[in-house]
Amino acid sequence: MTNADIAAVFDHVGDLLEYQGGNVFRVRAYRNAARMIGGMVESLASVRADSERTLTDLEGIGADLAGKIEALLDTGKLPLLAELEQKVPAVVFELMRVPGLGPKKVKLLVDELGIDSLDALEQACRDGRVEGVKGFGAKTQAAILENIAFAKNPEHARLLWSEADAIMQSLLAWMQECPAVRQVEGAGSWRRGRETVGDLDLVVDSGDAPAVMDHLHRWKETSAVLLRGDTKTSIRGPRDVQIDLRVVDHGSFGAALQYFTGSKDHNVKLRGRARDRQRTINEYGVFELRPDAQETDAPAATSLAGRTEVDIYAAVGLPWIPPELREGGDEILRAERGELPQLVTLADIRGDLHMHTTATDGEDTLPEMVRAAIARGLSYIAITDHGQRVTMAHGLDRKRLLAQWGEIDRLNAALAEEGPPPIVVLKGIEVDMLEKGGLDLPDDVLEQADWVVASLHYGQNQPRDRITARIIEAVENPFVSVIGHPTGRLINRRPAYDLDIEAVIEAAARTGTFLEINANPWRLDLDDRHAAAAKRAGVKLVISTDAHSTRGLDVMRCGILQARRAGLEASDIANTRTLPQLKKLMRR
Ligand code: DGT
Ligand code: CA
Ligand code: CA
Ligand code: ZN
Repeated sequence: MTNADIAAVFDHVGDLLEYQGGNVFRVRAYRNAARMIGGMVESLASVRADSERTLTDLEGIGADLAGKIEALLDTGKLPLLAELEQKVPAVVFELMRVPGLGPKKVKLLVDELGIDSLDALEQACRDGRVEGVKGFGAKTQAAILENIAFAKNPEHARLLWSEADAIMQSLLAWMQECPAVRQVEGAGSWRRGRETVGDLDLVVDSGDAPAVMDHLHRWKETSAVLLRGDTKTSIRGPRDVQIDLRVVDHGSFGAALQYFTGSKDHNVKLRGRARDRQRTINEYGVFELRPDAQETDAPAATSLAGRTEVDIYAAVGLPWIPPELREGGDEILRAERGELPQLVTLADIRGDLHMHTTATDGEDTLPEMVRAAIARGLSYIAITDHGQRVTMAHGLDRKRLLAQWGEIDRLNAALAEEGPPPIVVLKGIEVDMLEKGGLDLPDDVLEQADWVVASLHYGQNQPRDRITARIIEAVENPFVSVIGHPTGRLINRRPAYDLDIEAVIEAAARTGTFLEINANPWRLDLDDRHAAAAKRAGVKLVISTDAHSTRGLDVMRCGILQARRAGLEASDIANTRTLPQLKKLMRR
């Protein structure tokens, strides 16, 4: 089992315990463990295998949870989970996929109204029965009705890219151990860096397809073989995800990788272009198209290209196109004109400008965050704990914020004691846009900050005009540097607020305010389309982790993928600049 699997099991246990009205601390222990494990870079299996360490060294993992992790690693099963699942009706899980419905609310709906399906819930909302249940009202009922449509969309059952990536990495490592494998690459939506991934696609270069397929079937995560052909097989892997494997000869590896990377729309356009050049392109290579021959499967034709992707694109007169751009938009046209962007990379990033500490809802202290940032090679960071409106996170008022900034001044001074400091820590804050307008800290405080993130966390259901006006007011505040997670969506969980994003982009362009690409895998907000629109309007973007722990700093790569899908270059991203350059770029 991968870390992602184990995190999912613990989350599930947390939900089930809460549904049963279990002890809140026990519920929280499972949720915290799930969050910690989900964010770990190293695998739990390798921590366990290390004779120098034990699982209980990990934060929030006591003897009991360590034992459960070991059981999961050994058997892939957790008796406690099976026991809980037996006691809870299956419909509960379906209902919990509705944004805003947690275990407690679901229990009321099941107990009071006997709801046994999403359809039954929808009907109960339409009949007005839900608003009669204690703790629900007309507003909640209307919101549930709207969110049922969201939960029913099959798109919202897909894995997050980061979850798919965890599975892909362990799968690639396993396949590389097979002696019959010459090359193996992940393809499909995973390779294109989509926000969510439906199934995983794998392309293998080998002369011995049966041996490669056997090896995949022997993978400890394979729970079922769905299909086995001569050169292709599909299995069910961790978290029930389907994995499609193709085996091809050396001479066709690039062609197969290109074909199975997709997207389908991109491939359709590429095939059209090949046809215009009297050629045909398929998963085996590029071939001359003779008027008298069949268009496909012409074994007599000799391959013009096939071994590498670069050769495939060259055979239709194009430079290689990065997978993140292969969505069937204008990328082929741009490639033809030599206008492909030099996409931003992780190595271009010099600073991280949104993160939290134990002063509010972070898990690690200021010095711990700074050390972790230095270890990741960053040359500056901004500490941006929540402002006072976020009471749940113990948000900072003026006094506590100024105290934190004093601590940052002392830390910077200590770092600079023996020559040039390894990192500069900016005095920042994540202010909240209040429901009635305005920010939760006054300008005379914000004026003293090096960096101000403004975000909207409350009143997310206000009408479009109100939300847009609140955000534009923040954009126009001269002390605000960047708008955090501008649309508020959580992938698979919660749609964006109703917002005129074009008006926000226009205001940001007019005022020189930056817009964030929040790199948290649940957020990725702005998304690729909005980020591309921001670029066109001349807005600079900031890619930030919004880390709530030292491990949280590692999600930067997810934000980079989103930026690449938007076609962004290093020059479009403010935090690729050196600190002096960044300060010049800021409007103050
Ligand atoms: P997913 O799995 O829903 O996240 O999205 P993809 O893009 O990974 O889609 P998938 O797994 O169905 O197929 C992988 C790639 O293989 C796809 O992007 C293009 C290629 N492909 C698959 N089936 C077809 C097809 O019928 N026609 C064409 N042109 N390409 C196909
Ligand atoms: Ca796929
Ligand atoms: Ca597939
Ligand atoms: Zn934040």
